[in-house]
Amino acid sequence: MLTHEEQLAEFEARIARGEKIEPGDWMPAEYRRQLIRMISQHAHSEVVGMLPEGAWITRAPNLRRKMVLISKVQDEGGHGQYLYHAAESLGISREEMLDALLEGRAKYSSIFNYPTLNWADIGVIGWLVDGAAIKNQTMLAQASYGPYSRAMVRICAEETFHHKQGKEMVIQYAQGTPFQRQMVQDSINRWWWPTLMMFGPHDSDSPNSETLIKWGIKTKTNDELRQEFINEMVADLTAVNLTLPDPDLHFDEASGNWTTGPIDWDEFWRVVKGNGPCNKERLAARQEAHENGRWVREAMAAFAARSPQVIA
Ligand code: BYC
Repeated sequence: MLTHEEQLAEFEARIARGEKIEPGDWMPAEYRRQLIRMISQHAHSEVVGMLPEGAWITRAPNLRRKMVLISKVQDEGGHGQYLYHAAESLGISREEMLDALLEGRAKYSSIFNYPTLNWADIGVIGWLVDGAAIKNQTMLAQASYGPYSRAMVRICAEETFHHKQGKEMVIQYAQGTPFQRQMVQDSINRWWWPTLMMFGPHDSDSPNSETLIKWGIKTKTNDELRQEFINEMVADLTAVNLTLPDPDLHFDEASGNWTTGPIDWDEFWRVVKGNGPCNKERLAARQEAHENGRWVREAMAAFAARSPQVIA
């Protein structure tokens, strides 16, 4: 029988060797807690993230755009499913996670508490928001927990299509009519800063990063990922003559990075704490959807009680 210290040493040695930790394996309680926290927040983000884009399905300008958008929103629902399953493998139930979301106790990505005000927002979400998500999720595909890492591989493959369709749309509008250029610039102006906030607080204010990095859940810090994203996006957006809403943005020769002005962390925490522009609307939409699905859950439970072998 190994002592706790010996089990911990063996666990950390496995991570150092690059082995994946699987659901039945021994793991420290804090590793399990951190994963449940992060994966459930991630799952909620995917599902709540369907709302701002879903709002434009009926207003898509043509059939091709409508089909792409429907398919993208459906993919996000699927990502939520993979992630809820990954979290369930750690011993939390779907009901517990959903109750936390519906009662307003759970976090989900701050970005989805902003409104989609024009059609170009759909392209900008694809290029910027999915771009930020892919940067983070490509890192998480290396995570030490097997089910999370495998879900990320699959999700990243799908997100890459989301990213490409957004980029195609933004570039087309940036090179389009004066109205299209104005629409897409307005959208970039509104989404730039909230997208940078998606990566989380600065490293000095990120209480979870140290533990997540120690145990191989994250392999890069919030600021490292944000900086990589800024460097790529400034180059790409300026190449199509779009501007960024940051008078302090400049290239720093010494570090080789694009440096932004200060991020408004007061705004970030207001949004995270439930007081962003759309938090209440998002929660109400999820509560309503959950209530509307009640009869399906009840019918499934009644059917399972009568015919357990069919459900199994
Ligand atoms: N929003 O210690 P920190 C998508 C919280 S969806 C809200 O740095 P950590 C898509 C954080 O939870 C993809 N809360 O945390 C879907 C913590 O609070 P707690 C979304 C945030 O975990 C549909 C506190 O602040 N991606 O692609 O080390 C359509 C301190 O932060 C945020 C994910 O969910 C935030 N932005 O790092 C289109 C990725 N940032 O829990 C697209 C998975 C921080 O201690 N998650 N907080 O009470 C992660 O990678 C990490 O959890 C984060 C934060 C980088 C977000």
